[in-house]
Amino acid sequence: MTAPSDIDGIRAAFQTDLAAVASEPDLQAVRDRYLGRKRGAVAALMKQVAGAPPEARPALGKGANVLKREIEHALDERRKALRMAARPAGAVDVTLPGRAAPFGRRHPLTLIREQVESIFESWGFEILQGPQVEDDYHNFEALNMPPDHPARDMQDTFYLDGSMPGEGAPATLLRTHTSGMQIRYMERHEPPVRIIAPGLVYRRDTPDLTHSPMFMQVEGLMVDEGITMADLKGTLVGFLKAFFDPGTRVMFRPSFFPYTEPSAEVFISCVFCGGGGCAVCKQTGWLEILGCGMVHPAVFEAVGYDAERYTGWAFGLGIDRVALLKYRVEDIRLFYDNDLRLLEQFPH
Ligand code: 2NL
Repeated sequence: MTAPSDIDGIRAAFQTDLAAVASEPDLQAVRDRYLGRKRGAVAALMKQVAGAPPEARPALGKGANVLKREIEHALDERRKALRMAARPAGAVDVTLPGRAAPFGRRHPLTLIREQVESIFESWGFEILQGPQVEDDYHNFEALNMPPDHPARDMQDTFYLDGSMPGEGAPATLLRTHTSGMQIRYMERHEPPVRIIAPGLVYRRDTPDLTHSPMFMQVEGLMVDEGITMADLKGTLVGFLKAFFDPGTRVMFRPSFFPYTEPSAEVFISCVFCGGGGCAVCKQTGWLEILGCGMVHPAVFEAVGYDAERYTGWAFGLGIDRVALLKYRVEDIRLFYDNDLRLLEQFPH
């Protein structure tokens, strides 16, 4: 090869030499020939630039530098290609970027349940878990719901294995609320009691925007000597302000449940309009958020507590309803479709 004397000539010669490279030693020889510090073609070119008339130097120098970078880049690429081709069959290319692991997401109902749990956990409440298949006694009887109570109707409750309410062997069913766990806990522990019981519950409902035959509930229970409705209000107002917003206003209104007396339904100032009235709160400024009350003495008698000595409060909160509100989902059935397009909208 004759020593090329101009930039284009060197470029063309390099291209020809590079095309002939078949191995790494070949490649090293080409590298030496063009980029070698003493006898390389680019070094010779740089010397020519230094000896050129001053007015020609900037353009020449720039061209020489561009060529140098081109040659370096082409040599690097060729080396990569040679190593790739020399790889044994089936070898792993450790220079490739890794594949991202497909992360799962927490279900929106799980996110809400965990938020509720962490608030009550911080106040020393224990979190219960228990079976979704319950017996009639722990789901109804112990909660002051006698055999003729409407909630026990076959129309409203899923009974299992052909078991029938009020016939022969004790009925088994899909729990209609999580209270059974709290009854079992009281059967085994003396007061003081501070527990919450979250979980899936079942009712025979025709699915629509706000009803699903499977839904999620969290109940809370506190029992000790001297517990009053002021404890109930203080705890629930504190919980609702911690969960929604410190500025949330809370309203208690008389209600009825068989297992509490007195009973109340609890409303919060609308989280969307702040209480001014909007479509979500149907212009009332209030959203119904939970039911609660002072535990009925009949429940204490069922678990063997002295109803003269102990009092307590309890509440039940629909997780689905809170999730629908907090995440502005318009259809409860979306929570049970397992469609990734919904689930992927929530944080990891
Ligand atoms: C509602 C109402 C409520 C309870 C649940 C309860 C549990 C025991 C004893 C007494 Cl072991 N009460 N739970 C009390 C009042 C209301 O739920 O509307 N939930 C969505």
